[in-house]
Amino acid sequence: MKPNLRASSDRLLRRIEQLAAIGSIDGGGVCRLALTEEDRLARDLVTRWMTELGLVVSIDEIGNVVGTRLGVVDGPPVMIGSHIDSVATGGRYDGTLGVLAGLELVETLNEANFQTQHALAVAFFTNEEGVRFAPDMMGSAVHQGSLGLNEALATKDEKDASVGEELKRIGYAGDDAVATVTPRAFLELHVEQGPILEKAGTTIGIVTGVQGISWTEYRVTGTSNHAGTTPMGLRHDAGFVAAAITTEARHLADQLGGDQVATVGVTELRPNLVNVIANHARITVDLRNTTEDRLQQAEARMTQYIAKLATIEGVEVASRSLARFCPVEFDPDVVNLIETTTNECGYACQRLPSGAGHDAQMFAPNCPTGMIFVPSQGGISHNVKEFTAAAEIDAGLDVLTQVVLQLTE
Ligand code: HGY
Ligand code: MN
Ligand code: MN
Repeated sequence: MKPNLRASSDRLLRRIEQLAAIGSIDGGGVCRLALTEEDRLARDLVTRWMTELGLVVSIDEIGNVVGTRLGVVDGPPVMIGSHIDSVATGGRYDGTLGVLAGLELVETLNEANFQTQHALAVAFFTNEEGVRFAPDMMGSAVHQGSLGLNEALATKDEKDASVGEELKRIGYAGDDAVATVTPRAFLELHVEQGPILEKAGTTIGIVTGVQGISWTEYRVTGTSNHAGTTPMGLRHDAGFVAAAITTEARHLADQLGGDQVATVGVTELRPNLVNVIANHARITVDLRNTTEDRLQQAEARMTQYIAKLATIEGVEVASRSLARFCPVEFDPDVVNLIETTTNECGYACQRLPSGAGHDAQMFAPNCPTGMIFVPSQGGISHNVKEFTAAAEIDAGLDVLTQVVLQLTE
């Protein structure tokens, strides 16, 4: 029999504020890049909370941290998970909402002295953002077997530090084997990070799946030369090629239309001097689409364009895939359960795909998985101005609680 429980969003908001104080930056946001000192401090705080709540805490070989509350019966837990690392200009809700909402549910169950039939686990996964070490969703991908542990541990950042070394340095190179437990079900509460819910005046997003993601790094090698003396026809200008790729990314997204999005987030030129033609450029292209064949079309167009441009400009272009995930659909029964529960709780809701990547997409192929969205004010995220109103957080926590209580029955 499902108990009549209501978790406390006030206490959840206090924890969100406490966690946001770690790596806080001007404007109310956070910078907690994976495996940095700020990430270590955040991990220590959340792991302490897990221990204080009586959870059995396990740290695996890629640094994922899982706190488990035993159920009446043995067997795999229902898992609530997300991440606590951030981008460099992050908001305070991205990832942390899902992890701390899980802890709030545990505290509510402890206060009610209620033991769920099936075990309940709360997890945070290593390096969800992927901005220091690619790919994103690294920890959950290793946990669910879609990325090899050694490959992940060997991944290096721009300063040549590896994931394995950094995990050891911050004390989170765990002993527990990865991917030992596939949950009974996986749930993630997350801010939408886009404008859809707010525009529709909807409180809860019933997430149907996650769009495909393709990240590629291009390193362009041209010839540096004098900006004043070099005739235009004799240039091999890496700066021009980087700019042309950026323009083409926007162009192909406009032409393909639909859900296609394209972003050039990183552009670095060398020698980066006003009167020297750049001989090196490093740029990243992020392409996403809800359908795999359209995403492949976008990738093919970009590859052809760059090959032609390289020949015309007489430069070398080396490409490296940083991340590649196909679109995933969430389990229809879980999606329906979230929708039915949301309607029973009386919140306005709508179905939508996720534009952002999430740890949940790594679990979707292996166990019943679903996500619950709450609105992002102004559709803003990966930006210090990220904000979600307390009432909406309260609604998301309520729906998560009621869904988990049903799944653990
Ligand atoms: O890139 C993403 O969508 C996620 O924030 N890692
Ligand atoms: Mn996130
Ligand atoms: Mn994010």
